[in-house]
Amino acid sequence: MSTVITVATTGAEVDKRRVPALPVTLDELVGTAVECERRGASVVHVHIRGEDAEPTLDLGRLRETVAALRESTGLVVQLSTGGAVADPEQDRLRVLDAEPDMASCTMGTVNFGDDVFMNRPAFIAELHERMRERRIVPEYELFDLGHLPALGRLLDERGLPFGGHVHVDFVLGVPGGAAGDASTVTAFAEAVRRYLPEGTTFSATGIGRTTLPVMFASLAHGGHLRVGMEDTTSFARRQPVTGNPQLVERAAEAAALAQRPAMTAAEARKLLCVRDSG
Ligand code: KMH
Ligand code: ZN
Repeated sequence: MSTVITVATTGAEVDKRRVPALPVTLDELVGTAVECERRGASVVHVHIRGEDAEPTLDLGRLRETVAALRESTGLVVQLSTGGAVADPEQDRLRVLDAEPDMASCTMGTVNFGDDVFMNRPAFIAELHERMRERRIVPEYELFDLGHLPALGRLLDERGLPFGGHVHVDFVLGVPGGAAGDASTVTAFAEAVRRYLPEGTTFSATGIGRTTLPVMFASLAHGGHLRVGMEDTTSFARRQPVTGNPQLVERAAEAAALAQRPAMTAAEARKLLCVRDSG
């Protein structure tokens, strides 16, 4: 099977003043998305920023962003419902009103550096149900091993997501979450087989310097890839990332080497059972 490459362009944590190449305006975001699609990305994971370059969940801006990405790219548009650690639940739920193709759904609470990324069970269930009502495909974000049986339970109790296909993303190397190394990817891949429905697909991303071991291990296990400046701002030792396209290009090269070339956005849409956005 070929490889879905998701690009997480911006995130909520990286400071534009420290990392000037971070795309924060709508023009910067669309520009980087176009380039990333050209280099092999098929999904874009989106956090937006306000005029002050700080994270925001403003609904008007989110709608404008979804429309602009659809206008200029064929990418599957995945909005983050994770937001920033302090974002209230109501604001995170309202993200779905922007009607993206996909949205993230984090499967449990996790320490997040010095903060706590809070995801109560009832809130997770609400996200899962609302996404199905709105025909939005979830990407379940797994920061720790316990998030896998938690997702298995959610699906048993509440049913499959819209489209009937389950896709998860391992987010590894967050200080407070599971480690970003090859044996952790193996443990997560085994837990996918143990706890989740047959046919579940997974991608993996490693934060900071864990990006490469996680990428290679995911490919080795038949998984897909997520890369981007949300997760990594240095390309190599003492070499800052020049932009998201550089990270996508490297991921596409690794996927091609593994004989699993990058999938087109149209192919990813089919695999992930995303509805037609037209
Ligand atoms: N910014 C993190 C607190 C997601 O996008 O769903 C949460 C996050 C996960 O990035
Ligand atoms: Zn995110």
